[in-house]
Amino acid sequence: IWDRTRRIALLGAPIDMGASQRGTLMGPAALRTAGLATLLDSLGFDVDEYGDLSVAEIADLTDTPPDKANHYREIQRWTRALSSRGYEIARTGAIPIFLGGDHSLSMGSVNAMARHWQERGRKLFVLWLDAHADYNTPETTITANMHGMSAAFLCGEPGLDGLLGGEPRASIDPGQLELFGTRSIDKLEKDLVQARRIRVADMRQMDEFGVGVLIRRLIERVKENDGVLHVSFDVDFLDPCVAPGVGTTVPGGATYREAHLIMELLHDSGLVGSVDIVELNPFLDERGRTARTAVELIGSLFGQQIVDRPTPSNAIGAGE
Ligand code: B3U
Ligand code: MN
Ligand code: MN
Repeated sequence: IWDRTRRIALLGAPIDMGASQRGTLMGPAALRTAGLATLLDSLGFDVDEYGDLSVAEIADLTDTPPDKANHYREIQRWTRALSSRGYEIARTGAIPIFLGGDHSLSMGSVNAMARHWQERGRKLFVLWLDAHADYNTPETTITANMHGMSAAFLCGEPGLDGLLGGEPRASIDPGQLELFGTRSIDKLEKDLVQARRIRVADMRQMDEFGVGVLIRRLIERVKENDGVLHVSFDVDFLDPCVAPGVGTTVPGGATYREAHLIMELLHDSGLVGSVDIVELNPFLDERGRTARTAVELIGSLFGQQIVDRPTPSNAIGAGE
């Protein structure tokens, strides 16, 4: 993808109704303040700034909201708008970065990218960097928070079938999803993840194998399938001591260095075609630390290196 594209599109989606804590709607502003566009520019990308998406309050959505899906109507408007805008942006050939906003954002962004690549005969693989599985449905959820349902929705699980409000739905196969960094999962959610045989690189796997091995495995799988990779980066993937600015911190997360290595390896693969940055809550942050860390990680994902290495370290024969 990268050989062709040196253009990145930034689209903010100030949503916080998918979570129980308010405040992620300030995420796009904080990421911009932390210098995201300048950094991408310094890495040699042209940056198309699309500003923040806004959604109309028109009453044209008339399906019956599910019982257990809080703020269904608002999320539905966002999902529909994100899916159609994301799809249009993808067609310009730029790499979209969706700035959240809570993780319900991905129901629109990933749907857009799945549709885009489907039309080009390529499979979209989704790397879900997250403490949580986000694999609840209105049936299984305990909290009714829709940010806990996005991965399930994208894999075509039932229960939110009217969510796109007429926009085409492009589900991915559960085999195209990889949960990474998982350490908080509800009972019924876990049953569903296992029933669908979704790949889960949980904290135990990260400790046993190291992120290098796990990410290389994923990269190989995407390459074998001539796929494209979407990185859905929930900031709570990181350990709370590196990323305190999140509403749902879970102890024992990825370290600063693990996270950078993941991003560097993903960069070198050349397979990343789109990104979400979600769940950053500037209201809870400590002097912008989490926003800055997220931006630095995006830097690594788009080619920032300590020492320039012409040969990607994940290429066959590298390091010899
Ligand atoms: N699994 C729980 C908790 C949760 C999911 N995502 C976040 N929290 N951020 C739920 O609400 O579905
Ligand atoms: Mn999440
Ligand atoms: Mn999470």
